[in-house]
Amino acid sequence: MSEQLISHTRAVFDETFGEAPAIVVQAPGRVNLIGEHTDYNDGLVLPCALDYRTVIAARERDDRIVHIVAADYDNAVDEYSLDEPIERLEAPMWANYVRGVVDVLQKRGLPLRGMDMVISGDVPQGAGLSSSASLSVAVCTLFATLPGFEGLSPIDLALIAQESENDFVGCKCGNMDQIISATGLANHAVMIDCRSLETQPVPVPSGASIMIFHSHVERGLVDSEYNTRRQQCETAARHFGVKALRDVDMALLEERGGELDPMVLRRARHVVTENARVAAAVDALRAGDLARMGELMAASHVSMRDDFEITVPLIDQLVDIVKGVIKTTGGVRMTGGGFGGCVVALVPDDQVEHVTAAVERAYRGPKGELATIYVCRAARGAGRLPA
Ligand code: GAF
Repeated sequence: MSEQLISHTRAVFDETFGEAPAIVVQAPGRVNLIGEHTDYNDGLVLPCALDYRTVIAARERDDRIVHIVAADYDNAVDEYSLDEPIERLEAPMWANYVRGVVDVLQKRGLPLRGMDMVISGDVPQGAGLSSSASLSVAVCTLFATLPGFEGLSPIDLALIAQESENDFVGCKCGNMDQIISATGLANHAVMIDCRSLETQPVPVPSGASIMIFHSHVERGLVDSEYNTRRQQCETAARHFGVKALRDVDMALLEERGGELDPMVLRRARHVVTENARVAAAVDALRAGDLARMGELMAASHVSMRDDFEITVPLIDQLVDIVKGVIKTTGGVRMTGGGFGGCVVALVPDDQVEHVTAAVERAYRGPKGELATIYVCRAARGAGRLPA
């Protein structure tokens, strides 16, 4: 965990409020190894929490005011009373992520108190690595330190964060990003059953590195296209007479899929096959079989490209460059909501340098920029830090 980030957040708190914070919490961003657009279909996902986080330094106040300083935005301030209705702002968006959580907690009747906080983070923004989920989960984690919140589990906190993003911020995301931020484990991916909310730790094989490549393709269409994909999946589920595409298997897809609009059929096929790939990926990782994991990641990418149609040419190119180096020794695919953002690879440690060199040589983003490359280990989820 970045000690620099934590000490910077503390120092800004000290300068602003004239004393050390009483509470410090953190929540990480995430990368998804496999299982894309399955979460809102009640399906399976296999993400890791990252060692990039939102950190909040805070103290309780004697009154009902929430006062927030955004250290990464020139110490911009948001302040409001817990006794007034919480309004959604046109801007800045960071303020809405905090307001949204406060609003949901209030509506659930949880005993909030006034709070002074300083927020800072190092999750790359706009890359599709869940900087916003890490902020929402960090805010939940902070309030969960108050008396009266003891009964809330990490999954409860994640669902509060998701509800605030869905209903207050207005982003119709699924539950993966918040659950992995709340439940991540060092050196493990976590298989989340997005229907039952059960989580299973799955070790990342020792000797394998998680590499993330930010394409610098802006995820411009992501909101509208994301919502369209959700609707298409719902249409398909209705056609099959099931609650969600989680309930459709290949046999049913083949038997009754032909009656669907061909595009909706392709969307459904992605979800059905992707759920099966997540289950297979869990076995592959447990067996330390990076070659099998590589096949599954490759098939996931093809399915996102051809059936779900959420990749873009520069992302496909980036995947091909990495695959050209790792061949069958690891795996690579686009990760996240799509239409730009990042590619994730699981590669043997001794390939990291070759892959880095190949991407630096062959990839240029839309403005001629290099990909930004992160070599990561799976990290622990949200929690309190020593104050
Ligand atoms: C985004 C969403 F926020 C997640 O809920 C998930 O649907 C993902 O896209 C696609 O797998 O990150």
